[in-house]
This record gives sequence, C-alpha cells and structure tokens, in this order.
Amino acid sequence: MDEAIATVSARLRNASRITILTGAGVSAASGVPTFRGADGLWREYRPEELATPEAFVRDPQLVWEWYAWRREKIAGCQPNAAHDVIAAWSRERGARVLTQNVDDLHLRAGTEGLVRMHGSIWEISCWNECRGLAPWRDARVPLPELPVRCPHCHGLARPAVVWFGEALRDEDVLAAVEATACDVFLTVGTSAVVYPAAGLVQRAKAQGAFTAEINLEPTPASSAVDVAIHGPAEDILPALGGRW
Ligand code: BJW
Repeated sequence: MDEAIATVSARLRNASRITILTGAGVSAASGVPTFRGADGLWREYRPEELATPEAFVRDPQLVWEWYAWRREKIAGCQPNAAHDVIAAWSRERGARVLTQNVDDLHLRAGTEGLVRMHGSIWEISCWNECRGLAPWRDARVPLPELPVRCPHCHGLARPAVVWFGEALRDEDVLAAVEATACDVFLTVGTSAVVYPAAGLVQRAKAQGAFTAEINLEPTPASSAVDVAIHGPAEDILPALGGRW
C-alpha cells in the first residue's frame, strides 16, 4: 500500500493536468449513504428502482419521499478530508473534478470548476419542461409539499438529477470527455458500473494518462488502472497530497 501511495503521489507531483472522477464513496465518511452498499437501501427499494423516469411516472409521491429523505440526511452532513483535498487540488493545481454525486459536498468544500455529471439534489425542474430544462435551486428542508409542484405551471416538478435512461447534459459530457486528456486520472469512491462516467478512465488511459483507483474494494475499473489502492478515500487522498 505504501509503495502504491508513493507511486501515485510522485505521478501527481509531476503532473500538469490532473483529473479526478468521484462517486458516492467520497461522501460516505460524511454520512451520505452510497447507492450500492447496504446503507443505500431506503425502505425495501433499491436505488435502481427509484432513480428512473418510469418510477417517477408510476409513483411521484414515493420517489419524492426518497429524495426528501436523502435531502434531510445530506443537509446534516459536512465535507470530509477527501472533499477538502480535492478542493485544494482544484484551486492550487487546476485539477478538473468530475463528480457523479448530487450532494454538492464538493462545492461546499470549495472545489472550482466542478462538473456535476448527474445534477444536484438541491435543484428542481419542471417535469413538463414548461419553461425549458432550466432548473431552480430549492434547499428547503423539509420541503413544504410532496410531490413538489412547478411554481410556473403548477404541474409536477422533479429533482434536477439524471436518472437511468436519461441523457446527461451535453456540456457536462463534453467537459468530462475533454478532461480525459490529462496526465493523471484518478477514479475515487465509485463502483464504476454506471455509464458514461464508468468509461472515462479507459478513455483517459487510451490517451496516455497514468490512471489510479482509490476504493474500499475492487471494482470493474481495478483491472484497467495502473494502480489500484484499496482504502478509504478520506485517508488515502490526504496521504497522497502530504507527499508533495
Ligand atoms: C468508498 C468508501 C470510502 C464506499 N472510500 N471508497 C454503456 C454500457 C452499459 C450500460 C449503459 C451504457 N451507457 C448507458 C448505459 C445505461 C445506464 C447504465 O450505466 N447502466 C448500468 C448500471 C449498466 N446509464 C444511463 O442510463 C445514463 N444515461 C445515459 O447514458 O444516457 C444515454 C442517452 C443518450 C441520449 C438520450 C437518452 C439517453 C444515466 C446514468 C444516471 C445515473 N443516475 C444515478 C442517480 C442520480 C440521481 C440521484 O442521486 O438520485 O447516479 S444512479 C446512481 O449511480 C447515481 C450515482 O451517481 C451512480 C454511480 O454510483 P457510485 O457513485 O459509483 O456509487 P456506488 O454506491 O455504486 O459505489 C460507491 C463506491 O464507493 C463503492 O465501490 C464502495 O466500495 C466505495 N466506497 N466508502 C472509498 N470511504
């Protein structure tokens, strides 16, 4: 483990272009439930059964109750050491940060130029797109009414997040793909099963980047990266930065 940390640390020290892809594991130490861990379950549902447009059409009240529960949990969470190190690298090294997380903890830690590939749980948009796709921010906890209504057309509103089967915003995909042209690509705290995010590490490697994974356990990305470090992101990331 020490050798792997020293290797990645040296690569980071010498890199001009660093890109970091993050997933739910980065926020686990803050108390935000991950998706595919046992703590990701809400009532008897798996996230994959709720994070879809079909689930919302079937039962908007149920889906909104799940989001309201998550908003309450996240509102009580603070960024941890992993968010802090990543934020410092974005400011001091110009590292590009691509996150699949919707909790906004990277923003609260001060990350610059963040790409929120799956949107934000603190933003809402009109289900009928009555005024286009533009979301509005609503950080009220608890929300006064479920399901949430659009203030313009009074139809259903939805969380401004990307569900399975929905396209990511074009500008986010473009920014993420551009960021794969880098010297070091780190994939941190993600199970690496959800596309298009899961394909970015291979894209970076194909362009010559040094690639590394930080995760508690092996993932489908582990065999693709140059170095896989198995440990908590909130410990490993500070250890990497501490050697510069
Ligand atoms: C720690 C830790 C600690 C814990 N330290 N580590 C190509 C191939 C196959 C399928 C597809 C494909 N392209 C598209 C698809 C379909 C689909 C997909 O990927 N399916 C797969 C599951 C098979 N993708 C999509 O549908 C995407 N859309 C799309 O591609 O559209 C195309 C299109 C084009 C044009 C028109 C229409 C469509 C959209 C995907 C959206 C995903 N949305 C969600 C919900 C977001 C909203 C919300 O939060 O409610 O995003 S699903 C969920 O998974 C969420 C997450 O961001 C995402 C990834 O999860 P993540 O972050 O990896 O979390 P976990 O829980 O899985 O893993 C945590 C990890 O942390 C674990 O590994 C732990 O070990 C680790 N860990 N503690 C370090 N302390």
